[in-house]
Amino acid sequence: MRVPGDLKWSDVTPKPLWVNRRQIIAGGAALLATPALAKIEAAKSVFSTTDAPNTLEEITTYNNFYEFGTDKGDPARNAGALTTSPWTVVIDGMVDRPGSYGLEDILKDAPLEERIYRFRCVEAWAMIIPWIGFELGHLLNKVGVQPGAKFVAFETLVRPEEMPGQATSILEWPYREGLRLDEAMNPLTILATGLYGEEMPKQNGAPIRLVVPWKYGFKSIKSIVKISLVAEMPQTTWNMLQPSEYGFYSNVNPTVDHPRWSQASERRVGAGIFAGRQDTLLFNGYGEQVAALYAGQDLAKDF
Ligand SMILES: Nc1nc2c(c(=O)[nH]1)N[C@H]1C(S)=C(S)[C@@H](COP(=O)(O)O)O[C@H]1N2
Ligand SMILES: [Mo]
Repeated sequence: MRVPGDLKWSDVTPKPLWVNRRQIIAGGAALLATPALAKIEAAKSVFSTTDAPNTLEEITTYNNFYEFGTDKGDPARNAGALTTSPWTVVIDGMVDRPGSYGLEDILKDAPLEERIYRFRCVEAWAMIIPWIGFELGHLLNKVGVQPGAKFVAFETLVRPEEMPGQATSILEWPYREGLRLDEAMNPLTILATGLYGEEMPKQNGAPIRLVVPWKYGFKSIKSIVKISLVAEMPQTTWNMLQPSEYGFYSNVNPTVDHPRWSQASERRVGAGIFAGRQDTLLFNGYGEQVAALYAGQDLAKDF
């Protein structure tokens, strides 16, 4: 866990804020009044890991984004055709202000930060990714969550003309994910709009995707077009496909194996063949922040 005051890579890299400010300013001239320095200060997230990030090359060429194919290289090869502007996100269900929100509206007063997170895929590989994003809770508070809401459901864009994987039925489209409301409101849960000092590469889920660092990577749904506040646990893509292998919670847990492989250790992408595997940490190392969410739950049952 990073402590405020120790200078890191992120402290000397103000560019992401400029890039994102440019996007925001394009959406509303009033924001020109916001001093750039204040934004840069806000970027030093105390939630960043001190682990060295993977390279931009690794982060953008080794992807899972089945809308563009199942091979790790397919998203980088095929996502270029995706149109990400204009972009709207429908926010509906149990909210005070439902609607179809333009990305500019969503970003207008969003406190963007750079968050360097550990990211652990269910396939037992891991990366360190310097995201740029803001807390999902900020958006949920803005639209006003009603008391009956207990879960948040997310959907990815369906556009087979631009997403060749959607011509196949490898998964049921749209890609769907969900969180319990307290998980969604946890400060670690972010909506990311960029990484590594640039706006979000298309293969990583442009223009806006979820990042939930204590859960397996598949919970971090990409290219979101719909967010629904609901009373019941929503259906999720991987759980629908194979419920015995992918639970709703999908918390990173070295003691609960996938039925077909161990989750006790992981391979750091790009680490080289002599680096060896690393032990996987409960909640991907974020237990201090999130373990209390699951007090009293049997994590082997609620996997
Ligand atoms: N819409 C959508 N979101 C998705 C996926 C997908 O296939 N489609 N794959 C998930 C999986 S399995 C992982 S590991 C992460 C990968 O994110 P990255 O490519 O940015 O590292 O995206 C997740 N989000
Ligand atoms: Mo994954």
